[in-house]
This record gives sequence, structure tokens and C-alpha cells, in this order.
Amino acid sequence: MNFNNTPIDWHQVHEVISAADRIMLSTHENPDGDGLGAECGLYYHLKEIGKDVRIVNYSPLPDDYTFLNSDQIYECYDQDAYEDWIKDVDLVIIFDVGDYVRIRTIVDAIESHGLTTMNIDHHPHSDDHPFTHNVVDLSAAATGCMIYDYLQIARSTPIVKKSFEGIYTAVMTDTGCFRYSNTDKKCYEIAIQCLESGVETHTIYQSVYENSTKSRMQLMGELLTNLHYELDGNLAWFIITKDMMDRANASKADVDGFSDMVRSIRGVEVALMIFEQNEESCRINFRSKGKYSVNDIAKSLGGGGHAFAAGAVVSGSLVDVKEKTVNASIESIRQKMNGSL
Ligand SMILES: [Mn+2]
Repeated sequence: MNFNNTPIDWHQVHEVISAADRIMLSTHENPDGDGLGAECGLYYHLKEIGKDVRIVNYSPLPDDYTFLNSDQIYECYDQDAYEDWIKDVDLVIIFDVGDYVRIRTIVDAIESHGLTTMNIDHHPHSDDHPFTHNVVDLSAAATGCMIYDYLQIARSTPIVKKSFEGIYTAVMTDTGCFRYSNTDKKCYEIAIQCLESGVETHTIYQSVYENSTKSRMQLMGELLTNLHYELDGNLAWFIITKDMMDRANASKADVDGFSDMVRSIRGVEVALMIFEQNEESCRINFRSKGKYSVNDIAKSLGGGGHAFAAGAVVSGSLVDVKEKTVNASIESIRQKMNGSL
């Protein structure tokens, strides 16, 4: 089955899921609220109907999302410990992955046992994708919205509260709390149903957005005093070095959302973060307000993403990556400002 941003027949998806008994759910490394929430949303449904279902991710659950884990549903992959269970998996459903390789070593397990896979995602995938079944909806604000769509046809009873907690988390985080341009009517309709099912939306909000570590605050202070503006302030960029991370005793999760914050500055159309990973590579991250696309810039640097939220991992020292990335961004945005792109 291949719904590559073509109208999805959820009944066909349902046939595949119904035929599987042992089902593994997974999402990309360093998971976010959408991947985790989509997993949770589908997990409780599959559990209820008696499937042998487990959520197995490459990365451990980030602290911010422990509120979804009251039943200890999130497991962290370990080849030796999972070999026995994984070899008999009938279906691996992968959420929000963007790129297959972002489930890292789980790819090896899938390939060595020849497992059937189903991709459920709102990121673009090429037609020669590696999945057995491909279910992509680029118009979905979150992968969680797609799980909502599926459960509409899969269930004869209302979606349970625990599923809705996952779906709400997915929609809330991928829309930046119902603020980004992808926020549509459906997001609010889902939110209403979440409230009706008893989800404490304010508690989820607080768990995700009012839970900053002191390390994050220290890091934020440093980067805000070192913002760089280009093109009359249309582009703002900043760097997070390994030294800054060490000084603040910060983890990767502490960096989430900084690009969104910088984009919020008046006049800034595009925010760019350059995040030093080690001596040989940096992670870069673009956020656009919506006037200028950024995934083409990310793509030219070896990455990809959505039109207005994209990123890449760029090889090279911080100095080299900074020059290359900032120059490419200035050039691309200047051309778009001049209307020549
Ligand atoms: Mn997503």
C-alpha cells in the first residue's frame, strides 16, 4: 500500500493492522511530542483489542514526557534484550520519522528479520521509500492527527482518554501549542474531543512548556546575548557550542524550541540555529515565519524537512559550518526577498 500524500483509505490501513498480532511501534531518535504522542494514541487502542503491542524507541523517553508513561509503555531498544521478541513481530509501525534512518539501529533489526513495516508520517517521502506500507499525509498538522483519523474508522466505541492524551500531546507540540501556520480546524476539533474525554490539557501544557531546567535558562541567556542579524534583521542566527553546553551542564533536550523563540522576534522572518555536536559536525535548524521557505536551504546542506521548519546535520568544524550555513541562508533569503525565487 502506498499513500504518498494521496487520499488515504484508512480501511486498507485497518486491514493490515487487523491482520497483525505482534505489533511494534517506533519513532525517530530524540523523539518529540508528536512521535511519542502518536505511539501512545495507537498503543492503548491496540492493547485494548488484544494485540501483542509494544512501543520500542531507539532513544530513551525524554523527561518532559514522563506524564505519558504512567503505565511504563515506552521502552528503549537494546539489540540483545529485544532479539527474541522482535524476530516474530508481524508489523512495525513507524511514526513521524521523516527519514527511515532516524530509527537508527532498529533498521538493522527490521532488515535482519525481514519485518513488515508501515510508515505513518506527515513528512515528505520519496516514491522509492523503503517501507512495506507507506501512509503519508503532508496536510496533517501532526502525525497524531493521522492516528485520530485511523481510530475514527477502527473503533466502534469512543477513543479512550489515554489515547487522547497522546493525540493531544502530538497536536499541541507540533502546532507549537496551536500557534503555527499548520494549525487548522481539525486541530481544534481534536482538542475539543480531548477535553470532552477528560484530558487535562492544562496539565499537559505545563508538563511540556513550563518545565524548563535551570541549564536551559542559562543556555538561553548566553545565546540571547549573542544573536546575529542579517538582511536588515530578516534572518537571525545563533550558535550553541559544546563549551556552552558543558558550562550550563545542559542536555540536547534543553535546546529544543530555541529556534522558535528567536523566530518570535519582530522583523525576524527566519531563525537559524547552529548547534555544535562535536569537532566534525553541527546540527542546524531553521524556523521560518512563513514568508520564506527554508527546507530548500536545508536540502542544499544535506538535510530536509517542512517548508517552514527544516534542518540538517552538516559535516565540518563549527567555524566551517557556520560560514557555509550562514552564507547559504543569506544568499537564499536575499533571492527570495528580491522575488527572484
Ligand atoms: Mn511531527
